[in-house]
Amino acid sequence: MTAVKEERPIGFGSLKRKEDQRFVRGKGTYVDDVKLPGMLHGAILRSPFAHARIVSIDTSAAEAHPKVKAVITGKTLESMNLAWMPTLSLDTQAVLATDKVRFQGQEVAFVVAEDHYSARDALELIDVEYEPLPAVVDPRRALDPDAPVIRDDLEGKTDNHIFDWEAGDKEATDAVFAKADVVVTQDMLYPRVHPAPLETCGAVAHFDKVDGKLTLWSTTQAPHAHRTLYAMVAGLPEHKIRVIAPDIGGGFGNKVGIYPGYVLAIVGSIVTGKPVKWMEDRSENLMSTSFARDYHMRGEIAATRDGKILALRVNVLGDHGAFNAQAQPAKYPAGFFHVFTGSYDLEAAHCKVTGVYTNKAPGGVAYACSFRVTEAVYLVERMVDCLADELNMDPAELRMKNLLRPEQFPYQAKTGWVYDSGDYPTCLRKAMDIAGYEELRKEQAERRARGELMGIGISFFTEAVGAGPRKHMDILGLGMADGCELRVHPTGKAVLRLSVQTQGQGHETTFAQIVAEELGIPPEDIDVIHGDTDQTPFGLGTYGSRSMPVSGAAAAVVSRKVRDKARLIASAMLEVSPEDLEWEKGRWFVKGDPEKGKTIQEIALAAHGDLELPEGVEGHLEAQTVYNPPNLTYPYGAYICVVDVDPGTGHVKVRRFIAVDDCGTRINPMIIEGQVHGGLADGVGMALMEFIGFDEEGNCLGGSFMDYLLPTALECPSWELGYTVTPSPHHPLGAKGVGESATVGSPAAVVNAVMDAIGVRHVDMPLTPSRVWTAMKYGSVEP
Ligand code: PCD
Repeated sequence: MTAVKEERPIGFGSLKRKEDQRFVRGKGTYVDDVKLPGMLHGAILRSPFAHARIVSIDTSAAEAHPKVKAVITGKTLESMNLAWMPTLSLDTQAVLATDKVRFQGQEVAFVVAEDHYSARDALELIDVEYEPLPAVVDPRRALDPDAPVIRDDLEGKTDNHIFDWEAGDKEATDAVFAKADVVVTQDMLYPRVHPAPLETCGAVAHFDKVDGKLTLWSTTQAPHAHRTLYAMVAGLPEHKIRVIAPDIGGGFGNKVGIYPGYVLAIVGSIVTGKPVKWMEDRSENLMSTSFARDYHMRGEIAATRDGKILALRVNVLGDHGAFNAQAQPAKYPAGFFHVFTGSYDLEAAHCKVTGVYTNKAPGGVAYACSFRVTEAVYLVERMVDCLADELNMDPAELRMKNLLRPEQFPYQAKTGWVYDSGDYPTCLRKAMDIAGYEELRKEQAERRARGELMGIGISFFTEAVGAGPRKHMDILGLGMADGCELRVHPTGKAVLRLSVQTQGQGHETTFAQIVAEELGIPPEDIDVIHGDTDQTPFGLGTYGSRSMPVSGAAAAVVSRKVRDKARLIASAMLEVSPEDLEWEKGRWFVKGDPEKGKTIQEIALAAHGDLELPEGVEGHLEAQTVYNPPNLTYPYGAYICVVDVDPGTGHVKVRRFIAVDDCGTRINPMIIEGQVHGGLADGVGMALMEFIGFDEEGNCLGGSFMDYLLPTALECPSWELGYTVTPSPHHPLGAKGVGESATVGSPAAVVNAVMDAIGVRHVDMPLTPSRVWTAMKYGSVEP
């Protein structure tokens, strides 16, 4: 037997994930694995109504339960000034309802008991008298003059309007539309979906009365930002709060915000003097934590008869639920939706977005989406296909004709964005080659002649990820820059401290690879510390695929600082001037005399030893930095989906899916492929089955995995991936984000493929068999 030598790149390459050593052995530590001596358990009583006035709450029977330690209501919180908390969009949200409940599943009371089961049992003993009110369920009715006012807690509020926001040039756009040969209009809904991570949300709070320190283990994608917010809201001194995000079983945006449950665990610990654990169950997660999307969009596209796209106009009604808890930079109430001109060269564009309150769970979070980029990509990629249908033109040809050309970069979009780099036609061509596009079209024609419904769908997406520059992007005033620290120990092993958290995307591996690439220290000699505010520098957290663009850049910069310092130390060791030294991975050597050099490990030891260091050089080998990105990065990709639709049942089978992504420099291609695989599954799920519906009383119809369907291996084909590499010119490594690309780009490809198969212009997601069947029979489906 010949031994296969495992490839172990020092630097970039498909290194196996370090964290899998513990994950595949079941040795991860998730929040629910945290067990502290004397720990109590909390459970939340939730509203059965979507909209109701609270007449009274009687907790006496629950309090009498032998294992119950505390029952907390909105009244208890009012006395601590904690009944309401700020949301990430500068709205307020009830921690526990005091006056009214505003969505089904809203938090009404919190029981702390000796064990989880007693806490749950005691919920049944709480007697709440509600006076039901009519619910606002359809956002298109939310602004009707007679619609019940949901947020009467807000002073002077007499309607359900949250904001109006515009981007682009309305007049210029209208002018282009007026002279266009062809205008196509299409209404579409990006339905309410849920990130549905494997691990639900939860926290363990431990308030130590003696030293006044609060330690909070929680499912958070942004431990530092959360710590600051707890300090601001609860008035606890920030240095006395330690937020720990241990292993996280998937985030997908679900764990960006602060939920009432976290605050309640903290209050429970303060009240009882004991650590308190709260873990929600699946239904609580689906019904009450941040949903995503829920954008009702009207798109209009203007073009010449021969298929030159001229302008886009969009009107959006965003359903934000009962509290505006969406996560996005403060300046952009509709997130980055105004990147909706996509990958095309247009003359003008304009969008208007209106946000409204409804009696539904608050949100919407950027689920695998850099702040509403997903909705934007879906809109433009559906509009382009509608235009192709109108013009009777091949959708690939129409895209090729309109894609931005490489020489147009950096490209200033009509709504303000500056795309950093791209070679779009090459990317689309590559996807078409992998797919065998021309042959597929032939096959489709043959099958059609036999009455078979085969569809081919394309989408081409551009994302804006890596928030922010700090001056444009903040959450509640906290600018989106990331700190990073690197320390090389005397023996040449290193520890990198990151502000961003990982939820499964493999940061412990990829960030070690960055240091390895820059310093030549093997990745296994580098530990990546993250997810603990006491041990890591401040930063805004992991979402919007910002870790590689922001913290990845920080890791490169901090490594280069260490390398520069190592040069000075090496010059002292070798008794030459620093200018005479040259770097090769892992070593400074004398120019023209490569034998004479010092490895980074030797330099580390000398930095801690008795070597006389050059003037101004402090001992030890370490550095820190704060990285404030000059721009976002703009990853992109071309996706092609092939489906077969059963003419009898409307069932859609995704037969093939080709994805060519460009995320600039690729740190770990295997991890990137994993990210893309996951995102494609997400996309197929949203396109075909995921949906949180409500009945007319506001009862949530998607509160379990029996109703909220997730894709499995059965629904997913064997993904066919390709890539191109167009480095970002402003990122120190040339890398762009990739974590959300496939979720963003794929739904439109699936929907485009199904519409192509059945010959209908548009059907809203999810394309369940019954909806597809109805569309085949009647040409459209009422929402
Ligand atoms: N990378 C590489 N290269 C490049 C890029 C990237 O390698 N060029 C890699 C890194 O390093 C990492 C990953 O990849 O590891 C990713 O990255 P990014 O893109 O930067 O991202 P991040 O930041 O890290 O992450 C985040 C994301 C998100 S956002 C989401 S949704 C999702 C994704 O991530 N989530 C998740 N993915 C994932 N995975 C998993 N497993 N889990 C999870 O949870 Mo949001 O906003 O939150 O909605």
